[in-house]
Amino acid sequence: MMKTVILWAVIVAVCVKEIKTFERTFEFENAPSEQQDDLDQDIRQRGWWIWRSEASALKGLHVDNAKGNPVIQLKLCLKRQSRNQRTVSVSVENIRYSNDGPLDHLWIYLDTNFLANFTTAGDYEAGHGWNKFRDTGKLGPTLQVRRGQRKITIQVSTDKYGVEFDYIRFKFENVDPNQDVFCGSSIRFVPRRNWGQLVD
Ligand SMILES: [Ca+2]
Ligand SMILES: [Ca+2]
Repeated sequence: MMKTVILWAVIVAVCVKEIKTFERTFEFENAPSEQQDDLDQDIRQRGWWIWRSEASALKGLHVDNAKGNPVIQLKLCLKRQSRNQRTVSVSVENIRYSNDGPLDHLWIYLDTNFLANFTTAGDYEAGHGWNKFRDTGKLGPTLQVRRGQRKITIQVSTDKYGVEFDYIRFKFENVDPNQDVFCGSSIRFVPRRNWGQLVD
């Protein structure tokens, strides 16, 4: 009897694959797609990415409202770790940013689901504030979503001096950690509008 119980315990342990969580960081300075970087002279002239000695990977992404509100999009390619669960889970654990001047607003969506909004800290340091990075901490709830390609949209509204983003860190559950979860990104600017609603 005892042998049978032990045998079943071993079989169950082998069959039920442990589902792990893991975190991945995306450097915002990599958000302009390679095509954008090659084709759009304006990107380089405006210096979308900028050297910052205190930033992760020594670079940040500077955006402002001069040509409309910035919209940053990231594609997430999420393959399931275990088929026993139908969904995977995603959460935004942190956005690291800096600001020098009046505050800025952002709204984050996962596909069409509103995830969170955030207001940056206003800072007035005559330019020195850009190299002082702050952490938002976790933004919004952990969402259960279908596997496959998901889209993160970050809509930004800034003052005239803008805001700088260093990185965004996600936590995943039941996602295959061997796959590259970041599979595309872009930045565009849209005319000022009624913010807080998803721009698709
Ligand atoms: Ca600002
Ligand atoms: Ca960075």
